[in-house]
Amino acid sequence: DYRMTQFEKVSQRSVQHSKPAGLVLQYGTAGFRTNAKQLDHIMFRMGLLAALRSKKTKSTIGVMVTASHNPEEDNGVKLIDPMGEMVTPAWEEYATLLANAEQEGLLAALKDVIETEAINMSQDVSVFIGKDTRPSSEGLSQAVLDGVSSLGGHGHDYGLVTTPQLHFMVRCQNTQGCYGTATVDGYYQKLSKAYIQLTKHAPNRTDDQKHLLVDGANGIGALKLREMEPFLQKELQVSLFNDGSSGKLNFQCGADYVKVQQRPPQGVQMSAGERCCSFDGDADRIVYYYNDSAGQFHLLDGDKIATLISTFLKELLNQAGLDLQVAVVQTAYANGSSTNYLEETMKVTVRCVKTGVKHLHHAAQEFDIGVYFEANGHGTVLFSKAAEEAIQQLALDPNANDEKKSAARLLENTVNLINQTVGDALSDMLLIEAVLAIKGLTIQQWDAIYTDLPSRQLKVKVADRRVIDTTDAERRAVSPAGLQEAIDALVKKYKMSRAFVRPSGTEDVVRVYAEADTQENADALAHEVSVAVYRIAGGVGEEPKPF
Ligand code: G16
Repeated sequence: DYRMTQFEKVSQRSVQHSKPAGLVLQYGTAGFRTNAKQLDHIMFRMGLLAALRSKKTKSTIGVMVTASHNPEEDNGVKLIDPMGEMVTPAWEEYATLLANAEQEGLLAALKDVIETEAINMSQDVSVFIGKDTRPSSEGLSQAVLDGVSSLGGHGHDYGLVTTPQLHFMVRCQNTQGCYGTATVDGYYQKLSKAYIQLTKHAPNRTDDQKHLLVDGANGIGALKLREMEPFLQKELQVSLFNDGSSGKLNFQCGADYVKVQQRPPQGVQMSAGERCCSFDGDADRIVYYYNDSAGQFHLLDGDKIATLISTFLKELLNQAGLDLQVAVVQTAYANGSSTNYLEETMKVTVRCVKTGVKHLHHAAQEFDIGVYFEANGHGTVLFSKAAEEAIQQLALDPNANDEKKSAARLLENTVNLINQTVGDALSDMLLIEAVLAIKGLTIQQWDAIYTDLPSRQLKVKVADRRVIDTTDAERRAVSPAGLQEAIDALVKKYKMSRAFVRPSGTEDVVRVYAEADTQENADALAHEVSVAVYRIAGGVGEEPKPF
């Protein structure tokens, strides 16, 4: 019968993408991620899964081949649901099931998913595929396409795109163009139009004020920024560094390096006071920074970005007289000063959730306007349907006064500039540039909104990071026994201190975060907590040395 031939085809093709026996991979923070050599079967199977998800939702599904901030030799896969958000958690389980089924058990696993979800196998399949610039991405995206087509599906290969661009395409496709046109040009047109409209509210900017240094992490973001530049009509003047022409992806550059190391990337010539930003390997994160006249480095991370954007939105809502609630969603990594400022000074609701965009995105959906940012620079803003409608209505209201109308139009263009599907370095960069221009702020003035508490992030290698289990949005460890007590005792030694540990979902390490009254104390606390992790959670290699 029809299904038999489909299954036979899957069976046949899967042999060319066979799974190494015994290999088990976990679905991580943002999908599967490991050394690229281990991923061919995963990609084929995620092609199968995307085809099933497409049949189930009767929509286009996205598959992005990328390992984002990880080193060049790694790769990974991110699955995108119909509205452009990360795939729903229930299907993460199916992903794990398919990924880890031994070769001879693959068909049974596939049939399990089909039965549990009651999938109509005669339904059409549409899958959008994209990839980053890693050398392994080419072959791995072919494996995804193979998976899709072996279930009779149609895979549309966008080739080299940023992760957020693919999320955008999926949403455009499934909203029949209401969100924009599902092409790379459609993306540039939508964002640049909104950006140019916004910057009209900041006339007489000098070329210096329009100038931005960008570190492209030697990745896809650099290529795509180059493509986008002509659309921006010189309203942004970019000096692009680490554009991939010589350096290695994410090596001593990119948003993750800058955030974790708290230092500028290699290969960028920064003068005092110049505004700079870094993308990560798939351009879904961005952080800003500058050197002051004394040569001191200042980082403006996701927390500072969330504060800038939510302040801007609140001011516009006030001007417009719109009663819409703005909330900010953060994770345990959010600097204590940022949370304090948002709650105490700005009086906005702040939520803390587990690491991972899917958790932040979900929490942000509960508000009229949900601003979500991880400290690492991954974030965006979500507007509820009601909020968007209220803004649109006001912009068109013949009885509204000019001030209100103007604020509503600014809000409308802000909505259009934001990629509401996922954090997007290009979109966030344009939004930040527009906000700074409209508010007439220099990067120093933005930085001065509040002062970060000194912090430090470290990594510890353990035999099996899954021994660490956490609760309270990852702020407390419930296992292994004794670890949280040890952390509590260490935290007590320092002023204004906080620390937590959690297993990474993208790298084979345990992450340690600490903050305290001085950098020296934050460093010392992070080190002592690392030693506690090493001793209690089964550290491997040498014991961590003082920072
Ligand atoms: C991914 C996720 C982020 C997360 C980061 C680190 O980012 O999308 O939400 O913050 O991994 O996660 P972990 O600490 O679990 O390793 P990216 O940019 O690498 O895709």
